Amino acid sequence: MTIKNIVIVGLLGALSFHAVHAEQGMDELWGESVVKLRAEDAKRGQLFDEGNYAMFIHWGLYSQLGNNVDGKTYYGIGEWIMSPRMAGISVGDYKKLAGTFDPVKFDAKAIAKLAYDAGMKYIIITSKHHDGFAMYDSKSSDFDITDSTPWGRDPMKELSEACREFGIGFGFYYSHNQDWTYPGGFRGPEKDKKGKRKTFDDYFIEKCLPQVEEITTEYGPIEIVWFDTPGNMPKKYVEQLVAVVHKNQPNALVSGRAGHNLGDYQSLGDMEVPLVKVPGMWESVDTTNDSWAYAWYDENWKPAKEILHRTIATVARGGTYMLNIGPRGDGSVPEHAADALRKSGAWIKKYPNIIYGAGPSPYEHALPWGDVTLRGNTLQLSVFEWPTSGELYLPGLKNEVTAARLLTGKDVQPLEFTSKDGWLQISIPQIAPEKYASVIELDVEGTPESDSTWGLDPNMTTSIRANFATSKGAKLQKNRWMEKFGEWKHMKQVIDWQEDGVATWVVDVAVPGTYHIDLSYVGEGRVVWQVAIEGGETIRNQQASSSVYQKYPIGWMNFPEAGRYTINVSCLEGDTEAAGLSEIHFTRIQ
Ligand code: FHN
Repeated sequence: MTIKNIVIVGLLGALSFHAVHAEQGMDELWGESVVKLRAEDAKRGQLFDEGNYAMFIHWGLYSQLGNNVDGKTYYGIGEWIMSPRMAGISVGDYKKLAGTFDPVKFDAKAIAKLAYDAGMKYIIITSKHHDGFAMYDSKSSDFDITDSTPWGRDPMKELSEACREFGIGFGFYYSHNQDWTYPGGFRGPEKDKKGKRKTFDDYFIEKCLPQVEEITTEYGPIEIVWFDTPGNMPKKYVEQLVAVVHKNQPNALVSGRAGHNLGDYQSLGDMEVPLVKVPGMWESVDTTNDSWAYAWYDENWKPAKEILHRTIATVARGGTYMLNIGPRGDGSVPEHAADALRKSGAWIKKYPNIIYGAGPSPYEHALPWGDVTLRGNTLQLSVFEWPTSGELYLPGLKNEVTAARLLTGKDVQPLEFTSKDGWLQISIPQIAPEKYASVIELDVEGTPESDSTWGLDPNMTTSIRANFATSKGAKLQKNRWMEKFGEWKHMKQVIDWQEDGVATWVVDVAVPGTYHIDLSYVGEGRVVWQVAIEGGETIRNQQASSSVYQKYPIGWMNFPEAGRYTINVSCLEGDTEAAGLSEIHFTRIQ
């Protein structure tokens, strides 16, 4: 999937899918992302490929504001505060912020230790974001941390050394196209101080290229140069930047967002953990709350369990997970983020095989209770929702299982299992051994393979997104929108229902009986939904709708025997064009 292929029904500011104000500005800036299979040289990108988990840091002058300018709070990603889309700060006023930037609490060792304790394999930090301020000692610009702040230290030197001390990798984010303060930079001023018109070429030659030379020569070996938002940057310039990285850092990777398909791997959309396996070499970039840079009001933290779930889901879909923290202007890291990272890191230290060097799941998607990663012929099950029934169900596994065991850190407990109607049923203790995720290993004969048809879990609700549906007489499309400025959400939905419109899911049933059906959707006013099993029962219900995706009960349906069923969902009455169906849920009535 390339970003280009994504159909956007995006929104700025509100979750309402309907007021289709496609906020394409930032989207266009991503440019096309690449899928390069494997860097040919095995040394390149080893931590990316094997480590699977990294720390991203957004830290700059903007962190000082924390989204508060002159007593007014702006909502959205903090590093964009200068932009007219947020506070609209003039170049002159923004530059004055350097005069008060004094991050007395910055502690490079503490940050490197946090990444280490979190189980992250390298750190990528903003050397220069779109605001143009160099957070390192730049010889080619005096709008940098050593020349224009009272603090005067080079935090990147300190952090690169601290990373080496803790045995983790280090690399830089660099905004190559956007530079809002340098004349000629994209979205920067048109003229310099003397009133002379400057071009993008001037910016590139005077600032961008020399700075990329600096960050790739002054900080020891680096893992990645993470270019971002290439927009319409000419190809010849991206080629030059990539050549500089390759010359100075032969083992470093170049992010896909360098542009023109010249990067080494693909970065998915911001804050997107994919639901379906993605081929090639790729990463998900995500953040511990809703903003990349520090925002004073943003306390919407991801707890340890969610961090683990998103990390393992990314690895299980074949990717690398890079999770961001936004230190404050004084250099300190918000404690809730640090705490959640340490807690999830302690789990990773206990079960390192789940993430490091682990292969993707034999399933295309996650399972209702958790996810699967691979190590050779062993399936590693991370069970986030532990069934209290004493049985864990696994659908569609094609291999013969030779052993099953529960890991509890040091101890290993063999587990009994049976196979029936294509389902594996594993007998487990009633109480989960772990707080966040308990680990079961399954040894199988041959290369692990599975039928990725969704199975209805007998113990817990099985929620299946529209990504796994087919549609006829209705459109299946990706809805990607900004919740707040720069905070992305991703959802596939079936929309624009014609008279005979239908969304179809195929499911496998292990335990026959009655299941409760819910649908999640957005829309306007009351709508009538029909759910029909091909060759079986049909149910209908009229429910309300709202501008945010919500789950509504539809009714009970009978699945008379174990086996495969085709479920057709239709929107029959109400505003059928507007109704956007995102998910179907099945819960067995016990
Ligand atoms: O505009 C930037 C944004 O500020 C942030 O750095 C993210 C991180 O992936 N990248 C851009 C938007 O995609």
